[in-house]
Amino acid sequence: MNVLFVIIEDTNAGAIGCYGNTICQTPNLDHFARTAVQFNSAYVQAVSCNPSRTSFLTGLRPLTSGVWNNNQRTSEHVPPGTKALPQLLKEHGLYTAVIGKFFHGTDYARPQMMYFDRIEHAVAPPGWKGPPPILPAPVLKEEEEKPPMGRNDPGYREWRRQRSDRYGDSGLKPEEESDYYHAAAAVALLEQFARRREPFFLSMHQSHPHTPLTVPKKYIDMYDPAKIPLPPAPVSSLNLAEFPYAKRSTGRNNDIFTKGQPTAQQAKEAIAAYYACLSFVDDNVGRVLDAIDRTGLAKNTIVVVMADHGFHLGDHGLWSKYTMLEATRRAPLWVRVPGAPANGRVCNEFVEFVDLIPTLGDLLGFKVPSAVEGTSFAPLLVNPERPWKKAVFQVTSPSEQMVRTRRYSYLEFKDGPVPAALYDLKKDPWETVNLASDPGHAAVHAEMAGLLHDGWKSALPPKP
Ligand SMILES: [Ca+2]
Repeated sequence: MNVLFVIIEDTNAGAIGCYGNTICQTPNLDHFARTAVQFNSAYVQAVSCNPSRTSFLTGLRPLTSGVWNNNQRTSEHVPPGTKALPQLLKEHGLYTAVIGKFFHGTDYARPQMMYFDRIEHAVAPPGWKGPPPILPAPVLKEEEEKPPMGRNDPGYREWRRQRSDRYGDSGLKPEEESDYYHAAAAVALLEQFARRREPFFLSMHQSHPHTPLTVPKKYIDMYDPAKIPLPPAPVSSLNLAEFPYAKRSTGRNNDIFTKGQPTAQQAKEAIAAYYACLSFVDDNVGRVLDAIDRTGLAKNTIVVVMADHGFHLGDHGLWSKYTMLEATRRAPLWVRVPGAPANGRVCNEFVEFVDLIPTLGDLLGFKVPSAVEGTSFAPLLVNPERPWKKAVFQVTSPSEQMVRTRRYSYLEFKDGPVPAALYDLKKDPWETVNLASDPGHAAVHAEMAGLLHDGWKSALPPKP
């Protein structure tokens, strides 16, 4: 059995057609969803690239991996002996290949990246020896814009902010964008793998819809900002004194609108551009999924399509990730195992991204390291309605943690502007009314705090 990963950046699940969005056009993902299991309640363990990826690529939760923000290098923090996914799959006998980003950056995970037999369109670690690119490397106009200074330079943050804080026509043709090239390289590799008949793992990255929300004009032209509704949960609906992210809700965001809140028109334009980015990704991913079918690989290839975390599209005045609210902690996830009884169905049970390694171990038959902190959800690929985890967990730092059950979300902040936030998701799905200090919810508050402190082992699926 082969494994294909498609990892999309910063994707708000609610923006995708098959997750219920009626405006954004994602026909290829929608088609794929009809052949796979779509997880409607899949949650990441951290809400930015580096800690989330470190978590699902090692099977460790952030407080165990030691990586909970974008500055902590995976290779310097994970416990000694930690085996990341490329190592596990290579030791299992798969030829391992990656196109584009996988860990946060090669310099964040050099030893882990050495387990790739092929590294395409990404920096290889020093000493890595592998084949040249499968396709002649094109000069991508997108990439001419390199930072004029190092990451640690004082001007870097401002350079990055200016680069990030844009939306609209990229001025490029699709084939001048790296995401297009990633898909083309994936198709070429899949055709080669199909001829060689050697089991493989391939991961392909799509950088859109990460900011800047710029994309070729033909995609921007698909959406009329006038027809985009304003975001739900506007700042006016919040009691800011009890909202943990009030500072960003009323001021600067990290990824876009970094100088302050947008006008209503700008908000609509940015959401339209985000949809355009997703439609571009959908075209690229569609070509790769077509190649899986065309080459006959569909019959023996596990296909996992996912985002590394979610993204706020203006709800609560937020235009970024980094919160533990629903828009960022939830992410799209589809898993297609050839012949799985649940293919074509939706699973509403809770799964966590930290479960991916145990699930692959279960499906492929490799031994999952005992330190791994997830649970195989392979049984849900047989019966997606089987009762599963009662809660999901997430952190942004050791002092900021979240637990979500079906009914409530509970966030704790040791140093935050509020000590805790409690939301009744049944009455208040957009998490606008903080009940943490409401005497009528004292018992629920205590119960949720208890669950958070007891941790993930107290929320495991019931034994069959
Ligand atoms: Ca990301």
